[in-house]
Amino acid sequence: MTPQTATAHEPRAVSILGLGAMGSALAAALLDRGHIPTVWNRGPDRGAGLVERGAHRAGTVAEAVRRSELIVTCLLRYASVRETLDPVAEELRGRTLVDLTTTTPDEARELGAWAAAHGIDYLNGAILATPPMIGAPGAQLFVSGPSAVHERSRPVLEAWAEIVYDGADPGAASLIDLAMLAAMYQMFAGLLHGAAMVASAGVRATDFAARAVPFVAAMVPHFAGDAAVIDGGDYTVPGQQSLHFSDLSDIIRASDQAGANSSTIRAVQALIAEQVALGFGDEGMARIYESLRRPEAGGDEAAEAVA
Ligand code: FVH
Repeated sequence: MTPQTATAHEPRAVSILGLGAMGSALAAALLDRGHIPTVWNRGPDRGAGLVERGAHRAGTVAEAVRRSELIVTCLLRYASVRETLDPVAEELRGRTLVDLTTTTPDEARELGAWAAAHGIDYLNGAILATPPMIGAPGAQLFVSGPSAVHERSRPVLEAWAEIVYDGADPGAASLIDLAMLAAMYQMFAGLLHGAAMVASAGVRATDFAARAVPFVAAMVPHFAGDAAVIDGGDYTVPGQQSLHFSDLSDIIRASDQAGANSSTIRAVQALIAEQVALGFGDEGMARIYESLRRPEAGGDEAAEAVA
C-alpha cells in the first residue's frame, strides 16, 4: 500500500500509535473533526470506543504505518518508541513521524538521527495539556524539527492544540517543555512544604491553599524582572532584593521546629549561600541563576572571584 497523500481537498491520513489516555484523546479529536484515523495499541484492551466511532484499528504496527503518510507516536517513554518503531523503519521510509511521547532533548535528537538515517521526516512534540484539554482552547503543543516538516504537519496538529514551533533542533521542544515542568514541580513542592509547615498548627492544606495561591500568583510575574536582570548580566541593578536580605535561615528553623522536611528550602538556601560566599551578597537574588546555570563554577564571575 502506498502512503495516502493529502490533496488540497482531502485531509491527511493519520495513524496514531499508542492509545493511552493521551493517544486516545488525540484520536478522538480527529474523529470529532470528521477525520478517520488509523489506531494501534500494543495491548488489545484499549481503543474500543474509538473503533466504534469509526477509527480503523490496525492489527500490527506495520499495517498502521502503511495506512498513513503521517504517523504519530504517543507512548510511555523513549524506549517504547524505539521498541515499536525499530522493526518498521523501512515501512516508515518516505513518511512523516511526529513523536509526542515525553522524551529528553537528547532522546529526541537521537530519534531525529535515526529517522534521517532511514529517510523518515521527523518532528518532535511536547504536549502541554491533559487529555481532556486536547482540541480545546488552552492546549499547547511545542514542536521542533525541520521547518518544512512542521509546515506540512501543522494542519493536522492544529486539531489538537495551539502549535508553538521551537525551531529545527529536534530537542528544542522537549527542552522547553521539561524546563517548564521543572519550574512547575519545584513550585508545587514549595507549596506542599508550606502546607506541611502549617499542619503543625492544625491548619488544613485547603485553608493554606486559599491564602497561599493568591500570594504566589501575585509573586510569579516578578520572574520576568529577574529574567531581564539575568539576560542583562548585571545583578547590581537597583531595586532587587539582595542575597543578604534573602537569607532563608528563619524559614528553615521554623520548618524544623514544625517537624516538617526542610530539604526543598535548604536546597534554595545552599544556592544563596554559595553566591554569598563568593562575595555577591549585595547583589540581587536572581544571581543564584549563576549557581544553577554553571553549578561546577558558581558562574563565570564566581569562577574568577575564587581563582
Ligand atoms: N496524560 C497526560 O496528561 C500527559 C500530558 C503531557 C504529555 N504526556 C505524555 O504522553 C505520553 C503518553 O501518555 P499517556 O497519558 O497516554 O500514558 P498512558 O495512558 O500510560 O499510556 C501509555 C501508552 O504507551 C503504551 N506503551 C507502554 N509501553 C510500551 C511499549 N514498550 N511498547 C509499545 N507501547 C507501549 C501503552 O500501551 P499498553 O500498555 O496499553 O499496551 C499505552 O498505549 C507519555 O510520554 C506522557 O509523558 C501525557
